[in-house]
Amino acid sequence: MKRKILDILKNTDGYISGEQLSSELGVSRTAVWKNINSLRKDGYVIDSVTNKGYRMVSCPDKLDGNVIRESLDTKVAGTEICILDVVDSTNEEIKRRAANNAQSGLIVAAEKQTCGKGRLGRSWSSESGGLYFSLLLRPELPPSDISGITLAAGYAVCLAVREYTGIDARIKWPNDVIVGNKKICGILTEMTAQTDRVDHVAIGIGINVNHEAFPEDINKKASSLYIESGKRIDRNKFLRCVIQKLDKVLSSFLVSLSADDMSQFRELCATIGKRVSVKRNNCTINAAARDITPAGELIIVDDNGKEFIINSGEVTVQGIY
Ligand code: BT5
Repeated sequence: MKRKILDILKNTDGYISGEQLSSELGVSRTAVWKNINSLRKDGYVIDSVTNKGYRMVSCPDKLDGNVIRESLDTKVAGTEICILDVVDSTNEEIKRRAANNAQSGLIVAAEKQTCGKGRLGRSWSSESGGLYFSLLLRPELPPSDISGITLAAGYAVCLAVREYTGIDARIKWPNDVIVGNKKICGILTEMTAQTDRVDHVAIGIGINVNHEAFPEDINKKASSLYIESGKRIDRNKFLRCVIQKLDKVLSSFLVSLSADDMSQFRELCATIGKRVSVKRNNCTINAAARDITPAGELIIVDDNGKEFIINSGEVTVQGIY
């Protein structure tokens, strides 16, 4: 009932009378009034005026699975969507659910993470206003092919940010999405596998959406879509857009990225053409980043002209944080 009243209010320009609501829904006016009050407690601002009725003034900035699922027809990402208020880490939650036979395509998103994780034991700042979610995949791929999934996910986020906000987002190999020289998104892919077979992959994505500022330690390197565009973003609609892009990019990645995707990917990759330092086996290679292979590895060429293919590791790009 509450959901139906909410849908009607959202889709009505101006006021709708309590009488009309009660006759449309076949319930008493008292029931309508009780549900309106319950929506107000959830953070919806609903105006009420005698002889006119009710009018939706504003919705809370809260993740809502029903809104995210609206007209979402995806096959690889978001076949099931679960929203939590608070969790240690959405990647950990996905791994727990995967151990309980959750299906490929499940997305778990949370308003807040108490132990958001980055790579190599680093932490991910998960203040309110961001999007923190993980996707469970059970791909039929050998473990060696999994590193490209992070890149494919970053490409999808980059496309969603560009389409939804118009911001000039780029990919920093292998797991960041940046705007200018600041990080707006980080991706952490964790895999559970046997020697020749992947059991499941948790692709964890953190996007800085409506943050106005960041903690001191990351203030210089982090930015948000709000800071970059000056506009508040509807996180539900934006997450829907990200899921659509993930679905499209990952369904082709699990076969192989098309030539068009590869060439657009190269265009959006801020690392290609830059000087980089790569830490590898306790030494640092200073080189130029030349290209990305179809499997998502980075091709670099050192000052002696020697080529290296890098599939993971710490890469510092000159000029980007
Ligand atoms: C990453 O690691 O960038 C991967 C971040 C993945 C986060 C998502 S949120 C949903 C899912 N659940 C999780 O628990 N994790 C995933 P890395 O490349 O190691 O970068 C981590 C570094 O980025 C930190 O050491 C900080 O310097 C910086 N950092 C932390 N929080 C940030 C933020 N919100 N925005 C920008 N930079 C941040």
